[in-house]
Amino acid sequence: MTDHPTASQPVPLASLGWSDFFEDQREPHEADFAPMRIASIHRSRLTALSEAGSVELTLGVRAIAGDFTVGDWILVAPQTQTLHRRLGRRTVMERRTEGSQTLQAAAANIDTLFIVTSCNADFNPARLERYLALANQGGTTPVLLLTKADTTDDLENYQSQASQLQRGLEVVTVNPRLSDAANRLAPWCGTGRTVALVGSSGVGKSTLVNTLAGPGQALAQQTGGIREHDAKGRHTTTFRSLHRIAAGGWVIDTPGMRTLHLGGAAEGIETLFAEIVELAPSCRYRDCTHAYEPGCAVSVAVAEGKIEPERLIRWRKLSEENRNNTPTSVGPRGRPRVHR
Ligand SMILES: Nc1nc2c(ncn2[C@@H]2O[C@H](COP(=O)(O)OP(=O)(O)OP(=O)(O)O)[C@@H](O)[C@H]2O)c(=O)[nH]1
Ligand SMILES: [Mg+2]
Ligand SMILES: [Zn+2]
Repeated sequence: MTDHPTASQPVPLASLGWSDFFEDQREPHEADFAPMRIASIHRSRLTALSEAGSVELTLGVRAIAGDFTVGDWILVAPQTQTLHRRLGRRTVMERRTEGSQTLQAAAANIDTLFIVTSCNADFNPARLERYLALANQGGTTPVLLLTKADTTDDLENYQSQASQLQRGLEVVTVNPRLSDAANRLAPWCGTGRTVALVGSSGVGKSTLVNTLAGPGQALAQQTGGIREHDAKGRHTTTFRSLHRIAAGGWVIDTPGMRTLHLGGAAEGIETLFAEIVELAPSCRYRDCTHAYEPGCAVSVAVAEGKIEPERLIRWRKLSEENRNNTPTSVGPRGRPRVHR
């Protein structure tokens, strides 16, 4: 197969992202197995990167495709080149798929999640907050990338709205079409580091991958235009893939998502809405919903203009959705735990 977009040159394991976290999972009898990192998956066929270069593997009949995702580390038997097992993940970006209770791993072992949005009709605080909750929950650091600044005369407004989405959030304005983007993102793209790009279709994710990969890239990612009237993209990218960044590090390109549902992300949501969560202990009632109760510290903060009323509404909506999508905890022997 020649149509995979990944580098085929040999790479030292450490610069592929291998670390003690993975080494420590290897059992003594697994010393001969070769560690490889998944670069792309097509049904049961998988491309992996190893010290010896790029390798094509087939998932065995007993392997479940859903157990593997781009960025995963696997152990491969040296003689037969068959997949032995997947190693535990250091971080994972998991999302709920429509109409399902199960979580789908979209990218694994990433250090930074680049959440990409454009300075146009795509910019939507409620959707960006979903990505942020997901990044927080998965143990990755979110960074917000603002693209298409060249198409607006209201850049400052976008920048200030973006930086208010989460306390301490880094916001970087980049033009994915210019090589300068690689310099701006260099702090997160050092050797051995992995970033993943998420965001709507047409915001410039694949354009950025091509810029980060540089002229030496084996095969460029396809890019596509957007509809002028509503800035929506055309879903040019259809599968996830891992690419080598010219200056070091790795980047995972993903298809633009239409919807993003949250489940099992309570801690991620708490981090996202820290300014609301921190006030709750000052409310008169312990189970205050910050909606109508007297003595509510959050309502006071809203009245004083310290918290946007829309932000509180979005916090409530997201928390509710997350609760509805989170299976109740299961006790020993699979019996539901009794809450007293
Ligand atoms: N003017 C301008 N155009 C940009 C910028 N960034 C990306 N584009 C253009 O936006 C279009 C869409 O870019 P893609 O890289 O295909 O978008 P994507 O996020 O990969 O989209 P999907 O693969 O559909 O999810 C391309 O025509 C890019 O050249 C920017 O900062 N300014
Ligand atoms: Mg794309
Ligand atoms: Zn309250």
